[in-house]
Amino acid sequence: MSQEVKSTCCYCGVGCGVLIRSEGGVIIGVRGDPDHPANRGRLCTKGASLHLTAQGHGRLLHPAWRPTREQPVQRSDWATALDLAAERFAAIIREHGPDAVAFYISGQLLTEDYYVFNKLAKGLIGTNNVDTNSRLCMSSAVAGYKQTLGADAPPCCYEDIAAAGTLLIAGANPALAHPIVFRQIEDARAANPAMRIIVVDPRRSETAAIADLHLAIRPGTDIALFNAMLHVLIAEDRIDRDYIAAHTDGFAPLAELVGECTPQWAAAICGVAAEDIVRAARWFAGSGPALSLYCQGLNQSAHGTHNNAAIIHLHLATGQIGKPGAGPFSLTGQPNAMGGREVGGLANLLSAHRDLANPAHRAEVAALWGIPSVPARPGKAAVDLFKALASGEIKAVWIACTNPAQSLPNQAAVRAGLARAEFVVLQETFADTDTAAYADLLLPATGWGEKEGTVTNSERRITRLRSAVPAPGEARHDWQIVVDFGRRLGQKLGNPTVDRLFPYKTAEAIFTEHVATTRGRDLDIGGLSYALLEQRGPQQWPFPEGATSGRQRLYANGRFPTADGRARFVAVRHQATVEQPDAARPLSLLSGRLRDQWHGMSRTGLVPRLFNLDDEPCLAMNGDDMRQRQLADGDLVRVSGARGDIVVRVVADAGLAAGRCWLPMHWGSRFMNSAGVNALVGDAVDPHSQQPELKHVAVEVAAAGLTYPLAAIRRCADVGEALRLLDAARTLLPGFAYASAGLYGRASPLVVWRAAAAAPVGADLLARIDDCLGLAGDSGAITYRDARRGIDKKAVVDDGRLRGVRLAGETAALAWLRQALAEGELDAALLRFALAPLATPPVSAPPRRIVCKCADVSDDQILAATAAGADLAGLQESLKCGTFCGGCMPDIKRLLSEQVQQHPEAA
Ligand SMILES: Nc1nc2c(c(=O)[nH]1)N[C@H]1C(S)=C(S)[C@@H](COP(=O)(O)OP(=O)(O)OC[C@H]3O[C@@H](n4cnc5c(=O)[nH]c(N)nc54)[C@H](O)[C@@H]3O)O[C@H]1N2
Ligand SMILES: Nc1nc2c(c(=O)[nH]1)N[C@H]1C(S)=C(S)[C@@H](COP(=O)(O)OP(=O)(O)OC[C@H]3O[C@@H](n4cnc5c(=O)[nH]c(N)nc54)[C@H](O)[C@@H]3O)O[C@H]1N2
Ligand code: SF4
Ligand SMILES: [Mo]
Repeated sequence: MSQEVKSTCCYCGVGCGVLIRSEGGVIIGVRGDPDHPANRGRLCTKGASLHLTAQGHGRLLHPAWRPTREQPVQRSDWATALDLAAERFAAIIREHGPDAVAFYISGQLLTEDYYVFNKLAKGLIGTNNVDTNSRLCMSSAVAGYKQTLGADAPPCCYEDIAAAGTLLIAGANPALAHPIVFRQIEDARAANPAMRIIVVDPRRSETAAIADLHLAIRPGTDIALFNAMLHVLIAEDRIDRDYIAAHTDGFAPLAELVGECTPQWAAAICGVAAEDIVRAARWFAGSGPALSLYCQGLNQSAHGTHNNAAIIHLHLATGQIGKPGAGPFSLTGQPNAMGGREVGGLANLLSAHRDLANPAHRAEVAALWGIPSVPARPGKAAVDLFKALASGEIKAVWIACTNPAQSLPNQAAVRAGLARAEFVVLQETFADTDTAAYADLLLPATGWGEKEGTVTNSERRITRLRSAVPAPGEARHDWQIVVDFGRRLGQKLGNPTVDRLFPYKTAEAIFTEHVATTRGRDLDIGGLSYALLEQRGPQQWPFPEGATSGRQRLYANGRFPTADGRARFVAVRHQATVEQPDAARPLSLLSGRLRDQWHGMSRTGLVPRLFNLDDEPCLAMNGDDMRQRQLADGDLVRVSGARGDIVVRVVADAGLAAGRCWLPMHWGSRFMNSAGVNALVGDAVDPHSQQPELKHVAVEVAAAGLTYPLAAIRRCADVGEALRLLDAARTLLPGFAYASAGLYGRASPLVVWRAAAAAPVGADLLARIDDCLGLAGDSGAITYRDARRGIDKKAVVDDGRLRGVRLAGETAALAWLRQALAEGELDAALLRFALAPLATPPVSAPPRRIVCKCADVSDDQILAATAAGADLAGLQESLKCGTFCGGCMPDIKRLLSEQVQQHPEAA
């Protein structure tokens, strides 16, 4: 008997509700929760394929340790592993003090997990060295909200999207990064064609496609733009002077400062037309409620806090806040970055939005925890934390639910820090992320579908997650690991109160304690409990005791959580990016997300279909910049910056102006032969938020000169086989100047491996490639060799079906062969043709057009299904086409009507 439980999607901060279907302790399916207010049953491609990431592949199933870094991991058990960890931490703390240890955790942990980590560091050990990957993500948003509105609280809700007259989307690409929010934007636009959408992004992103006005500003120039918009609002008297007088402070100095920020001035800095800046300002103030949506394009900057303040100013100056359809809405990246902020899980924060710098707040937290004091000295934020590992100031680090050996900037320095650290603990769901290579101790955590607890999404809504299946192997819940470790460490440190500090037997007990810390605070959830969340569903905060519902919108009464109740304007000025393009490195490199991958791919990298849009890390670049460098689409290029270089494939992108290029952040050392984009990005940080400037680095791009391409594609019987072979293909990544490995999938899952060398490679290496991918031997093989040109191609056929191909020296037919293999159709005559010297795809290659990009469904499939009698609902049910973004519905309907015209009897 299968059963369904309520949970959430564990990817982005939209926080969609899901129903997880399981049978016999195995997750067999997922669907959107029709009752969840965030998504009302919808899911994007990542959410809809979650069950495929939870089939046990690649999991870390028992504690393991490494006697030395050079040795492979050895199996351990919980008692031994946690005693070892407690021993090492206690010894370091005794000898060097509490600040010699640190915790680096994650916005993907649940609130309960986060709470106990924070208490462990600040309450038991006495160090504020607990920071998280939210430092790379939301900390400028936190600092921006606090500087202006007084507290870290997005004042808006998703319903505001439908009510907005103008949407200002700045430095965010919700079409890919918050897809269900983007569906709401599309719905709002459809319902209100008069709605104005402004997109501020140096790139013509997928989101910019929906814009009425796209301001393709020069990277890092958002403050100049927003200040100039404010200049126009003031000059044209479009501000709300009454609101400013009644509810804000600091307007006069800012108004004076922006007096100089004319549209012409900003146009020169931003590289956009002055009239467009004027138009944006007029739309912002003159089309009904104005809602801003923003994310990493503003946050990941060395002036990210002021980017945030500058956009918030537009709302304060026009009174566009605290009412339906209006307000500055920071989109949260990770599923529970909000929850982490609520429990104070950053090196400068304390529980329930309290500040470490505030002695009264410290005393309150100490009293709540029943301890004499919490440490006053701020802990180290992420970038500094890893620098302190490299310098030896911090000696032991406990990493949970994040992969710093990929996601932090300046990877060479980060990896040096991890290598230098005396003791590295990694608490992970998966066995071999890039960080695992540096861990002395690996602790298996439960993951999506297994955990229980709460998360808070972008609109301050708390959802309770229930576990659908038991923990795999010996994995434990994150909070359980922390509590068990805390008790052991407390004993080793001779702390008599440790059992009082960590009394929890359930996640609910932790939640109840967290609730108590929030009473009287801006985020008061004194009225919430697991039982209430169970009965009444997800709730927004604040939700104080006695309340009957959470608050949809904040600041409706114009009172702000500052000392005097007034919001603040901050005198923010334009600043350039830390690295300026120059003659040696003339290009601005941006980085960000693709629709179907999540960060370091530990989960999405298990699903073949999620590689179908992009199965290789590609640099997107302006066509003229490519021509100047004599680069053609698909060439391998060396991208070099001040800290090193990486080799990737280049593709022309008309959405990038000259001087700009873009790389996805997803590929690290597990899927390619370098650390990826963060080998290039520098670690300069914002002075207020300590958030690094991940979005910008100056680079040069040149042909890599790798004239000898190699590739192998292997069709697999099932995903299990594909993942085994992918691991084998990974062993072939080092040693090449370029190499990548990934999956692909339609009817059959494939492993796709690519590489390139400067000169022909030897037969022994080709044999090793064939071996790794299960293409060894000559039986059933068709080969083509041209020794003079160094070309060596091979196809292996089993029972008349192509198993795979390995190409060396020339790979022109690769994309065509990949499609044919994925669909399992291949005519032997066509194959010979593909292996032959010309190697251009035969003209008779099956014409196949992907109609639904979300569900990856082709016209062939739709026609076959309709020929078999399917109607629109039937197609949506069986193929899932047209059920995600809906963009393909006109095409599907056209195919259906064509079918009906051709075969009226089938209608
Ligand atoms: N598919 C997918 N979705 C995700 C994630 C994922 O890994 N995959 N991760 C989640 C997380 S943790 C986060 S934080 C969010 C991130 O969500 P977003 O911030 O929306 O996504 P990014 O692609 O990082 O960057 C957004 C845009 O910022 C632009 N940009 C770069 N520099 C500048 C600048 O100087 N000014 C302006 N105005 N724009 C600039 C980029 O061109 C890019 O289009 O996505 C979440 N959703
Ligand atoms: N250049 C550049 N760099 C960036 C960015 C960028 O735009 N450009 N974006 C930055 C941003 S916004 C972010 S948020 C970071 C993200 O960077 P990371 O935090 O490094 O990203 P993930 O790959 O999501 O890492 C989460 C890890 O936790 C594991 N995990 C999953 N569930 C659980 C669980 O329940 N318990 C435990 N213990 N482990 C679990 C996963 O397997 C995964 O390895 O990257 C940042 N880095
Ligand atoms: S929009 Fe975000 S939360 Fe919703 S299904 Fe997609 S990734 Fe998951
Ligand atoms: Mo993020």
